[in-house]
Amino acid sequence: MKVAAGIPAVLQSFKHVFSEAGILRGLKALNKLNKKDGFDCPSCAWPDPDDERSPIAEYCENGAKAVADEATAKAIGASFFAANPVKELALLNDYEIGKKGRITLPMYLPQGATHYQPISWMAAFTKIAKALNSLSSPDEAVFYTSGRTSNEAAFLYQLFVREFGTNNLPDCSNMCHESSGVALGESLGIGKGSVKLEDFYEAEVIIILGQNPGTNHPRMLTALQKAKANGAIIISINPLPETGLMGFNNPQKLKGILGINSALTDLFLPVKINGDMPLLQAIEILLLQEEEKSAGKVFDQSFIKNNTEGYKEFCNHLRQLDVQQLAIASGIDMADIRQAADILKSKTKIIACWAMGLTQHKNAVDTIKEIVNLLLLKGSIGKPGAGTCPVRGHSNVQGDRTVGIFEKPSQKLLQSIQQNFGFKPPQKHGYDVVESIKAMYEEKVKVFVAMGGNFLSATPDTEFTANALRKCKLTVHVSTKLNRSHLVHGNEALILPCLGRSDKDILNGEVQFVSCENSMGVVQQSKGLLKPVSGNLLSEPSIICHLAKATLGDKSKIDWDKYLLHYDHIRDDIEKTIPGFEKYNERVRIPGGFYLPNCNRDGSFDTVTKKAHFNIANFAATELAADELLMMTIRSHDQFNTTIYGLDDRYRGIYNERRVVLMNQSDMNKRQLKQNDIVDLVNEEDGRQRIAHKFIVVPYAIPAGCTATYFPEANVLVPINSVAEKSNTPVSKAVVIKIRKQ
Ligand SMILES: Nc1nc2c(c(=O)[nH]1)N[C@H]1C(S)=C(S)[C@@H](COP(=O)(O)OP(=O)(O)OC[C@H]3O[C@@H](n4cnc5c(=O)[nH]c(N)nc54)[C@H](O)[C@@H]3O)O[C@H]1N2
Ligand SMILES: Nc1nc2c(c(=O)[nH]1)N[C@H]1C(S)=C(S)[C@@H](COP(=O)(O)OP(=O)(O)OC[C@H]3O[C@@H](n4cnc5c(=O)[nH]c(N)nc54)[C@H](O)[C@@H]3O)O[C@H]1N2
Ligand SMILES: [Mo]
Repeated sequence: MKVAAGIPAVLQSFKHVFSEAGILRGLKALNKLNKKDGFDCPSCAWPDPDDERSPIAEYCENGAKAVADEATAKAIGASFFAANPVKELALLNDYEIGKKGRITLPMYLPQGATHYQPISWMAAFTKIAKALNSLSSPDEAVFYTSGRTSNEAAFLYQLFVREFGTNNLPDCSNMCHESSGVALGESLGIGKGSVKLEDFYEAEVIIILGQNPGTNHPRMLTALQKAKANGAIIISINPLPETGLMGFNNPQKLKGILGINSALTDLFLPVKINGDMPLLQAIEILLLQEEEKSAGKVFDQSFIKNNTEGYKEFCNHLRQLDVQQLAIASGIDMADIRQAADILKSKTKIIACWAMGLTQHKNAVDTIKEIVNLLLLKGSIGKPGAGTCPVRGHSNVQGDRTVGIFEKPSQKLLQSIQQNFGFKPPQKHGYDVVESIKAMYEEKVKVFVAMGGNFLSATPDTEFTANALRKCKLTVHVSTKLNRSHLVHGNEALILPCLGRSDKDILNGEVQFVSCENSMGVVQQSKGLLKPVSGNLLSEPSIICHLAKATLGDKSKIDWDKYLLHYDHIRDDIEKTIPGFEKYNERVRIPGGFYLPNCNRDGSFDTVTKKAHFNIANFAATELAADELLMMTIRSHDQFNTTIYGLDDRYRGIYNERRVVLMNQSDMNKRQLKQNDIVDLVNEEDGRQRIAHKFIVVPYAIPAGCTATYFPEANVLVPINSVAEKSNTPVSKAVVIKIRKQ
């Protein structure tokens, strides 16, 4: 399959939505998805066009699947849990667990019990409050957030957690774009990307590294198509020839529906896993050589002089590197590297986009800084048609961070909380995801609370993490649907069922809306419209207010009841506390929302020296023994993270199976493996053996020495200690494995 989207994608989205939600409910939901008066797509964080939204469909196949998953009419309540022991549910795979339906009432698993049983909301809050208040320190509790949580809920959550007394606020970002945040923050002074959607339409070159937009950000393909029609050259850097990047049909255009193939990528560079940094350095060396031949013709010397630091040292560093060796380390032929440099040489408007293929590596922060180096050389930041574009994952992961979900809060944020709410928040930094797991394992953390997500399946080293969770006294999940994290639990466990994005949320007789920030820093409202599957669901903000009241009681300096009257009160307090939200309630009501400030966009760099920094880094390849291979864990076309919609990966031509390992034919030959052989995958880091059993071998166009498997199935192999320098992100894209034939 070479062509992504088009008619099959449209048909697929209808199939998923109507089979889960029914025709009326499904149509109702799809009709309001990503409309200015509708709800924000719960799938990815790609922005909506500011002014030209399609009147028919501003969504994609995978957005529709995400809606179907949430809007499902299937529901599970007391009788389901009474009939199904936790142990038996745990034997199901993630696909089967996810298909059970929406949870309809709060459920409690007492110590030693075999089944979850219903519990009233008030009894649930009291139990959590008691567990939290009996800890010897607030730091013995951890409060995780997944990135679907709205700004309103996230702000209240961090406020509650900080008033309770800890900064233990890990979030899915720790496993996602943390490396981007760290790299961009250090190099450019803001941890977010600088481009707007319209920059794509002016760009001369768009480089896409380590990202599979056809599956994970399908609406980005529309932007790329328009960019290309305007003359942009697209360079794709990826070990795999991803269908969406190689060919694409726009389902929102008649031509697309008719099936005309438009290849998006002009130059495809099939790097080895983690070969990006040496590739970028090799390109920079070739550009430097050209610049030295004709000064000022290739690099933007006035931009460099006025806005950057470390240029001379950086060039000296490049001069010391061996371009041939870098080419070998990247896996790309010199001729192709030269072609990339030739394309970039004369261009001044360059956008670089990237996602998990770059962020989940040991040297991720330095790789991303290497992208920044390239853009700085070309003066490609802070002007139209150019800049950084880390493409976010979860639909509000960026917003959650903006409003305070962070285990390493800035002094500014803490001071602002103190000023506005009259309590002194804890100063000590908290645990991130990996640190939280280790702290649970060492029994330093006893209560685990999750605002959404599927912590066990999303995090590395599944066995180790499962044991860590089992050591907790209490695990609590605020969730829409059943997932594995409910089934691998602490001594006691609670599931608190909440409204989803598409559900109508009514307080005091008035329909409420929440707001989210997309990948390009636009904050806009999201208003659900479907009747909730049960009258017993609470919204995330309500759950937090009740939990805060139960836990903090009269000690609290915060008027939690106020927030339960209208979400405008939450937004007023966000406005007071977080910069950039002036007139929040007014501006969020403007159709399309508003942009948050972004210093890079304005051409300034909020680092200590107020300059952008060139970064000097040396690449060190992972050393592999003769029988070892590198494995990246990626998403199939039929999943949203740990939620498995189906068993196909249509664009990669893989059907009805997720336990597959994609291999280069030469690596198969060396091991005398044939297509469809069944193998075990083994990792032996830190002297511990991790085994992923029974994977089917699939020969694939992937560089030699590299393999690919799907997340979350392969997470058992990701060692807990294998993390990115500085960002502490699990290295999910470069796991050392051996293959054992069964
Ligand atoms: N439908 C759908 N949409 C989603 C999600 C989903 O699961 N399903 N998840 C959401 C979330 S939370 C996120 S973070 C994003 C994730 O979006 P992506 O980052 O696109 O997701 P992955 O499948 O992890 O894809 C990584 C891509 O990087 C490539 N890659 C792996 N290693 C390397 C490397 O070393 N170098 C280079 N250059 N490339 C590499 C892989 O071949 C793959 O194409 O998508 C979001 N959107
Ligand atoms: N090996 C490997 N591991 C990875 C990755 C990888 O590429 N490879 N990617 C990482 C990345 S980028 C990310 S972002 C993380 C994702 O980690 P998480 O965000 O923790 O995982 P999700 O699968 O997105 O969470 C799904 C669950 O969220 C709940 N949910 C859905 N909607 C809502 C809602 O509106 N409210 C609430 N309260 N709950 C809701 C449902 O119960 C559902 O089961 O995984 C990371 N793990
Ligand atoms: Mo993510």
